Amino acid sequence: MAERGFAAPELDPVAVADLAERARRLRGAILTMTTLAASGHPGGSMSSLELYLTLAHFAEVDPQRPRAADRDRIVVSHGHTSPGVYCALADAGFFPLDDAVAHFRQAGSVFEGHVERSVPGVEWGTGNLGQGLSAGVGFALASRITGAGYRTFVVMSDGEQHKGQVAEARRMAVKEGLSDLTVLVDCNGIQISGHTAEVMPVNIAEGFAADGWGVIEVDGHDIGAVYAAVARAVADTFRPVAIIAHTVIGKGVSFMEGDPEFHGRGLTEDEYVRACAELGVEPMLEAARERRGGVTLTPALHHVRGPRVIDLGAPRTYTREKHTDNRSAWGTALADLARANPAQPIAVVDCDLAASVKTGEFAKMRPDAFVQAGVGEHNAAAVSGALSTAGVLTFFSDFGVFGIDEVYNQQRLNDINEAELKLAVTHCGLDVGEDGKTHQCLDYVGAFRSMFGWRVIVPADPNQTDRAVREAARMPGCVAIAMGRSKLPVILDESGAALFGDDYVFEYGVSTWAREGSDAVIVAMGTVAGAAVDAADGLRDEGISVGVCIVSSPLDLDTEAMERVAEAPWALVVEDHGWRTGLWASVAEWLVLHGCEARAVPLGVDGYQSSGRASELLTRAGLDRAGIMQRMRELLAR
Ligand SMILES: Cc1ncc(C[n+]2csc(CCOP(=O)(O)OP(=O)(O)O)c2C)c(N)n1
Repeated sequence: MAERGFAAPELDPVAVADLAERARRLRGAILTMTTLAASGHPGGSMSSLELYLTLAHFAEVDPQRPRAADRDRIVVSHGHTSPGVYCALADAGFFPLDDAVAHFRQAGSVFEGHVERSVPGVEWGTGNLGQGLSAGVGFALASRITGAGYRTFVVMSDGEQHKGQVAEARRMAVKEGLSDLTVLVDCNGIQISGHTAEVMPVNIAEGFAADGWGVIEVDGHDIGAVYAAVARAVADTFRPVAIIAHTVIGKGVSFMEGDPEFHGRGLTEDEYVRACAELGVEPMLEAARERRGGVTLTPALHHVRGPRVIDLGAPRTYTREKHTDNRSAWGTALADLARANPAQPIAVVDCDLAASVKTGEFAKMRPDAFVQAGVGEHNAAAVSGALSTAGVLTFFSDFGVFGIDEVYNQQRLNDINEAELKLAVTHCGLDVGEDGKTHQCLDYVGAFRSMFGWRVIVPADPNQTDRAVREAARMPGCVAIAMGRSKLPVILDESGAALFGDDYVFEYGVSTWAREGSDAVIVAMGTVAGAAVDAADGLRDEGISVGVCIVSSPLDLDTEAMERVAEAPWALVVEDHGWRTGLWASVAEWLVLHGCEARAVPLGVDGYQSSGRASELLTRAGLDRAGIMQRMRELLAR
């Protein structure tokens, strides 16, 4: 066979015949696994098979070193064609084919219904259609930023070309000059509801060409032609290339070919026997069924890493005189990190809001690693996620409503893929101010509460922001830092020094007592924490002794602090967040799970509010000093 890397322009006829023979046998395996599992997607697996085999055998990947840093990245965007992907990867030596066939879609096995990153050779878990090209763009950007020099291949389906995110990703690939990126589109003309041209017509080749891609059309079942097209695409050093592969759904079995029914159903046993006879393969159902009773031999690849080795630089301490906002403190800490780590690949992805989210200084320092995604948040979120897994410390910075709510499912997929993304969102809560309801992100904790891996940091003032940003750069996994918009006074301790100043070290999951008190406690986070401290000071002047616990990690509460909260007669939970899903929910959950009878009362946001100055909105919601004092007086009078 030819060398890996597509250096030879063509494949010799012996290799073509060899791969065609493998494809024939693997079609049998696709049918065995989907019939045995009585589910799955055989049709698209059979139309994409030659594309997968060509890449698995000739891209620069090594089955023995599935995580080598300089490996080519092969992303499959239509993750439902997992049977085809598993067959091609097994054929190239990533794991035993029998294992994938026997344990496909079996609970506990890595061979899930849609491709997952835990399978050796799979780079990105997909299944939510339309996201794979963005992941490919992320990997291609990582190659450029780190200098790793690998190529990225993305296989997509025609049905998913409907999705707007695909167009966002196409444009970014051209704008960023990603000539090392090659797309192969399986155009079988069929999807669940029938013919793609009727479900939603898309001019696929024209779309890629219009955005500046090179386009090659090919018979997607002719391995020699597919190989030659990829070799041409790889040789094009000027632009990314899309190979439009014309294929047949269910290819190889007459009664499956061209029939939408076989998009997503396994064959009956009768159909299976007939199909095997047509393909000229031995039925393997019984043997596979027997193996399914045993254990899968292919262990899951896990990607969770330890803390990043990075110089966090010297923290900055802001004073009351230097009135600033958390978002400026974030932008400054980011620039400090870039300065302190000249050799560390760091990227920032922006969606046309750099001036507001304060990433401008970084953009000037590292223009090549500042990725401008325009108003293309779905693409930006997925690009960032993939980029973060490929050796680049990646920050995606946006308004809360766009970086979280707009792209909830992209962030969920980043979570599933065990990405390492750092999401710095600003303008969260009512503190967004005059922009009004559409811009009020009132679930920056709640959205992530509904996922499983994301950690959320909500800093209370510029000093805590500075230290939290530096620490987040070191933290593994996906971390969101949620900030407001307004300038905030530096929070002071009892002695009048900065509470989060020189002696403070940010530690995820640890809260800070700003005031001690015996009548009640206020548990506060973020923008309104300073007002909570002021309220406690005001109440003290009235003879009411209130402690203030500032929580910066609302999804991972601090046991020691919560034990003290549990002992207080009242706990008032203050947050610029929808109260049902934010800090109060965490506190109430903690108290219930620990069998406490403490009375925790929410003081948060209970609906979308109007436009207005942030201070006015917070006052109307009772989230200023006077409102918090009043609420506390009412509680203590009960
Ligand atoms: C975002 C999203 N919407 C809907 C679905 C449900 N879905 C799964 S496959 C599919 C049809 C896609 O057509 P195509 O990818 O061309 O599939 P083929 O029949 O060629 O395998 C749909 C709508 C999905 N997986 N993701």
